[in-house]
Amino acid sequence: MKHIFTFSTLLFFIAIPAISQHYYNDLFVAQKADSYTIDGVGDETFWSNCEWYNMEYVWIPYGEAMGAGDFSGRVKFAWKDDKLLILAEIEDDVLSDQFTNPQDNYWNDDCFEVFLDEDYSGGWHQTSNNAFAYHCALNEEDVIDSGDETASNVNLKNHIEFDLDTVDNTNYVWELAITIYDDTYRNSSSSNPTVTLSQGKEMGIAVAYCDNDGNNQRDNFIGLIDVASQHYNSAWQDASVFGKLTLDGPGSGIEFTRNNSKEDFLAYINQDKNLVIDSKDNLSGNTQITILDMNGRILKETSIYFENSTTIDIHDINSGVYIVKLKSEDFNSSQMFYKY
Ligand SMILES: [Ca+2]
Ligand SMILES: [Ca+2]
Ligand SMILES: [Ca+2]
Ligand SMILES: [Ca+2]
Repeated sequence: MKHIFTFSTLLFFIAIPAISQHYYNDLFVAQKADSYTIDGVGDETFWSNCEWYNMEYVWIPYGEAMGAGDFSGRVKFAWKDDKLLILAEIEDDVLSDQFTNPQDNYWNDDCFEVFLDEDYSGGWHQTSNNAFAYHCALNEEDVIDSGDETASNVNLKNHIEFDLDTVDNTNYVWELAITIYDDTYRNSSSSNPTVTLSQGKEMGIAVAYCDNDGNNQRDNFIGLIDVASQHYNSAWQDASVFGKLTLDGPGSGIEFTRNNSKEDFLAYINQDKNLVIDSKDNLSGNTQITILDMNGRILKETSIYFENSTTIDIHDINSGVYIVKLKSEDFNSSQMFYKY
């Protein structure tokens, strides 16, 4: 019997404390930024080097489709010093701010929500600062998160500089610079240190949009991650549903494409402890196969004529998590796998 251990399957059998707390395998990349202005206009050159990621999964009501014009959205990520930058293009037919007190029903007004886990630890964060769920309000000022053991919710507007630019009656650009704090952040302290970012760092990330079109509660909640039904509204509490954001920079060699539950190829370890790559009929022809470690260092690289499946000897690679990348004329995708 063939043993098919995908990366996600392995998580159930192998204790890997740093990784086992993540339910999904979505990969995102933030490109290194240089000078920028937070003005709701993404005309900085570095933004053109960043990939768009669609916000297309309707978390509330779970699995429903959005009507044309009701909502569409996509985001890019970049980083510099102790800031994560986000550019979002949002289409929303009605902007609605029903609750004047920023800390009242903040999730029920239109808002752009960023879920951020500085160290990609995953785990519960509703009542701690293990991760943050920043609800960025239409007023371009208030940023509310559930608090910690001392407060039920807090205004963290000092964490994010953001600007919402109106393109036309239904299209908007949000540009954000988020100052990064780790899980030692305390709401009661006025001297929380920030985290200086560096190339190769991994962070937990998700974004979502709370769409209210004039009612007393949000009509829809649309997210970046293709979560299972039981996680339709987990991100504000549990960082384990976030994706992984890797900070990239010029010449690092890290190049990801979107990699979620609808994988376009499978990578798994067989009984002989070799790496098997199954293209699920998505790929054939001359293909470059690259295996990288999580810092983007190339460990193996080979070019073959690919026909559905191939096996690569990886006995010379230590146990751990790696990335395999397949690239052909019309195919470019990456997967993580665990060498055990
Ligand atoms: Ca700008
Ligand atoms: Ca709408
Ligand atoms: Ca954390
Ligand atoms: Ca709306």
